[in-house]
Amino acid sequence: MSAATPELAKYELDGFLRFEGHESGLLQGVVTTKLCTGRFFLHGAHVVDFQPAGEEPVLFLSSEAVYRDGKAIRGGVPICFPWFNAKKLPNGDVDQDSPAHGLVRQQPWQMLSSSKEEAGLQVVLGLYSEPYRLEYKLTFGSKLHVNMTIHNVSEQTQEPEVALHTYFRVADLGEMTVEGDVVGLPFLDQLTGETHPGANAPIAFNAETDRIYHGAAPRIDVCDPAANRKVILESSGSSSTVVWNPWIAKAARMADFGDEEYQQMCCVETANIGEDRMRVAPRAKTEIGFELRTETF
Ligand code: TA6
Repeated sequence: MSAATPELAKYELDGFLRFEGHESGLLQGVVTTKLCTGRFFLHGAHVVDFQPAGEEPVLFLSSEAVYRDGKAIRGGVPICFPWFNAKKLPNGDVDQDSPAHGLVRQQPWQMLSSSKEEAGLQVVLGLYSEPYRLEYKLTFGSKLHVNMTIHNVSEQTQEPEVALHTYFRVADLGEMTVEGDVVGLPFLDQLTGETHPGANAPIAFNAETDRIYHGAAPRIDVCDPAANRKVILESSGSSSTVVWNPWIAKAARMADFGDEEYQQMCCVETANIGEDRMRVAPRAKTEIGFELRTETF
């Protein structure tokens, strides 16, 4: 089967990486190795699937997701950049003309390279989004490694926000917990605007949950007892973590999300938001990333 386009043919790696058109017309990379399978779209450089060999998929992808320009795919790892949630104008008002979570998750990225590495099948995608040049490196192996390099190509210091907005697939929300370094950190409850100290206890879900934890959390465990599995999330370059589940009412309001799908997912997002936003000097670079691996209980 020939590559989806002649330009992509040179990035295909026999038996490990092929490109094909999705039914929506968007172009996707399909990864098949002995260590894992995976899938990503050039649209938004959006990873939508990662499944270690012999295991259930690690990422959640909504059955109602919409695949088109100008819309982020619901699930996988959307890239929120260079702002998180609504864009604010200099006077603090919301910029009604800009989409939530920035532009890059809706834009077409370019393939820069593909290679077989010891850690797995590696691809690098790139995007120029004024005033940033972005490089997004994905390594699909027994672990999923994600790293974004943010290059400020302007002559001014820039202060972007970022969130690698990972949707984790869970077998039973009622039993699952988020544990690890995040549980001791203070957090902003986005639903009430109130700030709370860390509870130093596993985070469980029994209502809409939308929290921005502030502080480094290099290791977070997404524990899914019903699947007899935990997913270990190890991050770098991140000083914020968002924990989100829409629960019943918000799930019902989201057209690209099944009403019951809140029970099959939770988001734990590797981020730098608000007070943790990055400061990138003129011509300088910074990075943020994470690695996912699974462990049985
Ligand atoms: O990451 C949590 C959050 O900010 C929630 O408030 C919710 O809006 C979620 O992001 C999804 O945002 P989206 O624009 O992808 O629908």
